[in-house]
Amino acid sequence: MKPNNMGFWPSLGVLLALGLSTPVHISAAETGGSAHEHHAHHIHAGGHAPIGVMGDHRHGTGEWMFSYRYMRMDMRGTRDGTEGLSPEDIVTRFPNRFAGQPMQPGTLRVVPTAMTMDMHMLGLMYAPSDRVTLMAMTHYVRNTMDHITFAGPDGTDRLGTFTSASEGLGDTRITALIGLARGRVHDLHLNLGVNLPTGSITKRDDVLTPADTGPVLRLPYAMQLGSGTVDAVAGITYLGRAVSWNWGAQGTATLRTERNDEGYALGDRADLTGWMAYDWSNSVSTSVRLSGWTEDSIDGLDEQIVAPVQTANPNNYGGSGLELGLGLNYQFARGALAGNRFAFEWRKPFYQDLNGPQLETDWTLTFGWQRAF
Ligand SMILES: [Cu+2]
Repeated sequence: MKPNNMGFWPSLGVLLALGLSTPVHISAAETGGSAHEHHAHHIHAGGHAPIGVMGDHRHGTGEWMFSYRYMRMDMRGTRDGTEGLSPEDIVTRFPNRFAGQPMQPGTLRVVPTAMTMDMHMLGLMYAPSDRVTLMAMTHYVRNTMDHITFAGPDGTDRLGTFTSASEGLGDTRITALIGLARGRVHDLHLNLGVNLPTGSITKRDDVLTPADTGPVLRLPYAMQLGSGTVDAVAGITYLGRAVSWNWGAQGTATLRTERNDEGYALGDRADLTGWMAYDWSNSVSTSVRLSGWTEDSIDGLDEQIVAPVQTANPNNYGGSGLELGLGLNYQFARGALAGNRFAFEWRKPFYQDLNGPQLETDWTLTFGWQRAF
């Protein structure tokens, strides 16, 4: 981990201390009754965290859950730190890190203007005991990125635009949720696991160069589908509930344990989030969520990613940000669809400090279906 992630561990400690110092009443009777308690969780729409949170809840012994999530992230506009930049700013102010290599101009010449990421996530949960729930989640990803190419080695004459795309299986995450405490109001568990590199990191597509040629090149890091590394995932999740309200908090860290086959590691990342939800009925709940993240830039370099574009530079990755999320959950309480939960969450950043120049996130939408058996 690099120093700018070190703030995460103290905050995790504070979170843990808060979770443990609040009165957690656990009796033998309650532990024995956890299957019933679990059932109670599933009656209310608000029995889970907002759909954008992963690994928020445990299950009762022998219980399974299937889930499907669709996520779209929309990125538009560029910033360096917190300062917004125009395409012309980028091609006049930022040097090309590959300047001096054959065919490489002195400044950036290709500017990403927008990116969309569509993700389909399939999840499976199984609880061998009331204390431990196992979770596997895999992704199918489609990325598109729009660019403007500026003509020649310098200046601000626009040559044209192009869109590159990549699509396929993403990474697969396997975690164990290990209960630390469970009571009538409070619930605390660890999230421990690994991210397996099932997503490709060698995707290619054609591009428009400043010399008006259209070669097929390896796409920059942002357009690849996985990390290429086995990553450790560690976190802690707190849940609370009282009558019609429920709330929770989760801190997670994703730590790269090595460099991948192409010679780099994505940045270590920490996420911290907290939410509150209100049950309007047995079926409907709404949530508000605040989240923060920090991520290092890329460590190392893929020698096949060489282009006068910001996304080809490993330094132009990572940063930190804060987001607000609004969620809506609907749980069918009776009838043929009883037990199916549908949930929706929309998130909007209100602060982004990016290692730039880098595309900024405009909004993220998550829609999901969950069903326990
Ligand atoms: Cu579940």
